[in-house]
Amino acid sequence: MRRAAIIAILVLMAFTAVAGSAYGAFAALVRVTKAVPASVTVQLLPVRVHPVAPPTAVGRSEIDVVVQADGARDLMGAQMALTYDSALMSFVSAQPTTRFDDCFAASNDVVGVVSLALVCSVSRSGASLDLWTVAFRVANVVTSTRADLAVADVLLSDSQVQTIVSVGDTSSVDIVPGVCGDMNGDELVNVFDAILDLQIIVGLVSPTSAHMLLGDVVRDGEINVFDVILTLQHIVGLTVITSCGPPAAAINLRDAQWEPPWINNATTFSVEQHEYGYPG
Ligand SMILES: [Ca+2]
Ligand SMILES: [Ca+2]
Repeated sequence: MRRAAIIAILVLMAFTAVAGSAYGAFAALVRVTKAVPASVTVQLLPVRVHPVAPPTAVGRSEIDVVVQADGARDLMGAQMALTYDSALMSFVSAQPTTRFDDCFAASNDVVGVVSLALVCSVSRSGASLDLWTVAFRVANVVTSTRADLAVADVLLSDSQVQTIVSVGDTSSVDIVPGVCGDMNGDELVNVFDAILDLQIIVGLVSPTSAHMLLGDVVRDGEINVFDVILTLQHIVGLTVITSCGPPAAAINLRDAQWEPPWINNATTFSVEQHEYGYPG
């Protein structure tokens, strides 16, 4: 009996030793797994800053060009140049978008180049940040002509007054002949055009692509009663039709498109701040 007890104690001691060793090895493994690498290299993707313009504009009309930054994080300030073809476009105005309406901003147009700068007291982050709306009047043309736009000399800052790596990009707008509101092609805007608007609305006339461009004077993407009202107001002098056609294409990035730069840049930020880990 006594011998059996001694054997049991020896077996227990052996098991404890093995278990302790196993635990030690496991703990060491966990420590190795959780160890912070000596150096972490994460490639920061540049924030793309680009002009967003309507694909088509009618000669002599006004267009809005939105300057957009894709995938910026902790954006506190921005400056850049928006270049345009001064033979085909003339500058009208530049305003920060509503997203930045509490920021300080300045702009200056010197033929062909609009210099833009803004600084905020609270930083912004987003997949597609609309920074400025820059309005241009396009020239009259006799044949369809492409006008180029480009963002250059970009400098973005985060809240630590550090550079956010960025790259400027280009866009273009096709300027086509025509008169906004003129649906029958006589280069005048009068009651004939309002009649054609109504006939399109009720389905008596199938609109051509030119109709869709010239008749959408409210710029909501379709010919509807609002265009008829604005056309009538223009005829009697209550207002002036200044533009037409679809609004600037909303090229806001979809989730699948913006996640890579966003997550990558956020991870990089987290690595810099905390040495390791995934952004919370
Ligand atoms: Ca007409
Ligand atoms: Ca419309």
